[in-house]
Amino acid sequence: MELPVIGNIAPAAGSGCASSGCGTAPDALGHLPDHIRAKVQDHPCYSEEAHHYFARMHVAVAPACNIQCNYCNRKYDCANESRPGVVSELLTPDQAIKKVLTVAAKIPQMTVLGIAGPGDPLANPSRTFETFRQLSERAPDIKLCVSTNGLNLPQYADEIAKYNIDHVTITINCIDPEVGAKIYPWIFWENKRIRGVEGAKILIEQQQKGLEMLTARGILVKVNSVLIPGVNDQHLKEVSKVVKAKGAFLHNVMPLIAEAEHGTYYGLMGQPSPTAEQLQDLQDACSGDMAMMRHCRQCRADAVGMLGEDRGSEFTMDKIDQLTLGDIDYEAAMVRRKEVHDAIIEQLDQQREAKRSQHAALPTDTGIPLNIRTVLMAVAGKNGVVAEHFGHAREFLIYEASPSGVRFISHRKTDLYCSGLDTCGEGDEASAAEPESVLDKTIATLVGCEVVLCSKIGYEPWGKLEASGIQPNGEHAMEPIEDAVLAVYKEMLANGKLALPVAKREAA
Ligand code: CLF
Ligand code: SF4
Repeated sequence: MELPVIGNIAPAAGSGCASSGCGTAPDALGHLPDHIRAKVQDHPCYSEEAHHYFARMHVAVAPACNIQCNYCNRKYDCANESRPGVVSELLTPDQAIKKVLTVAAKIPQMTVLGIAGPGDPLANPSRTFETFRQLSERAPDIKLCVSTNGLNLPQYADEIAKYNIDHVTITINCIDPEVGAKIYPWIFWENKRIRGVEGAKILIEQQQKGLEMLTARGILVKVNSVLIPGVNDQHLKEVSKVVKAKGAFLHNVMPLIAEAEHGTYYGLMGQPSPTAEQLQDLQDACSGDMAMMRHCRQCRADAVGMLGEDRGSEFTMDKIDQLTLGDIDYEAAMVRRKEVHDAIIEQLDQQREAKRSQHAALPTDTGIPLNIRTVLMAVAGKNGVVAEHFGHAREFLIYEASPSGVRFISHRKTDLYCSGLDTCGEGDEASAAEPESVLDKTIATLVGCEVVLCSKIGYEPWGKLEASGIQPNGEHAMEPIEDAVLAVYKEMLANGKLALPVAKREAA
């Protein structure tokens, strides 16, 4: 069957990143046992490949929290799983179910319902589990996912297993209470507020115990960690080792968001957020110990749609009420979802098979020598292809090309440069309110990249990018991203641009 159009672009043949943060394997999930593979292949957070094709949504049913993090202001969404600074619409479980069923009928690529705040789901157990209970009856095809700070996790591990909540995220920022005391001023435990090291110690013990209990029950656990420079940056490598040893499936190191206007302790104290380079260095350092998630968008507690494309404003409760006036057939919607999901999985299987038959290590099969430089490239991409105009990109996907292949590194957000609503022809960008400063900021965001791939770009940004040492490239519009990055890398090799400096060449 024909695949549904996601956004404005149907997934392209051959698209889909196979790197999953760890090289150019032809099948990023191939090493997993079948039952685990089945659990993650359509989960947009647990599989990098899946996030190009499948959607998730959150429902904000959990307002209360039982700890205080220095990067959170309770007036806003949970910073563990959402951008602080955006208030969510709080829902009752009944409203949440109506919303999920409606969204899942309108977006058939939806595979996952997550509860991620705006407080802690397990500090609001009756609202959280009532929502899961109802959904598992009304739409059993939708995977259930929860994100927690872990304080109450041991208490609810059996309940989580009972509702087949197969995916649990625990935010673990430290395993040392001294470090914890710098992140958590207090926790609320056994009817008391416990401060400092003592509180952090309890939280850490509960998180670790909860992690062990979930993995013992066969539940996939992802660990999120907020990277806080000068507080836990060195420590997170140890965290990664420990949680892997206890069975965590994936580690997601996220950058601290600390803006003074969010009113958080860190924001007000001027605590710096990590740079893109610091984040990547730490992710690389941890990746020897376990698989890293690099495509997280730190989404809101009421996010809807594909990662990086929040459609929450289309599905506020007043709009849901309007949409349901026409009597949606939820049974038919479930049948339609199954067709869509099956078709996507089948297409991905075919793509993997095609890649497997083509795949071979670059040095032996293509003649690319080992002693050449790696190159970072920024891609204005969507749904796995080079699809966006430079001036319309809200984020750039960062890929690394090296003699051993192409791998996804991270995404970097940017302000919208072009205010034009139609095409992005030459000079369009000049209509932006402050084109100079926005373009300058975008170029600063791309620091370290040597090439930017996009579907189209105007003269002015082209010139400024070139002057900044970043080569724009619009030659690969609508091609699968990895193929395009590899093609540009080969062109650079052919043009003699990849030679290592002498000292490095000798070392290599
Ligand atoms: Fe939501 Fe989290 Fe489940 Fe995903 S989000 S509860 S695991 S369905 Fe995903 Fe969003 Fe990152 Fe979270 S991109 S913030 S990791
Ligand atoms: Fe905020 Fe989430 Fe921390 Fe609670 S666990 S304080 S809601 S960031």
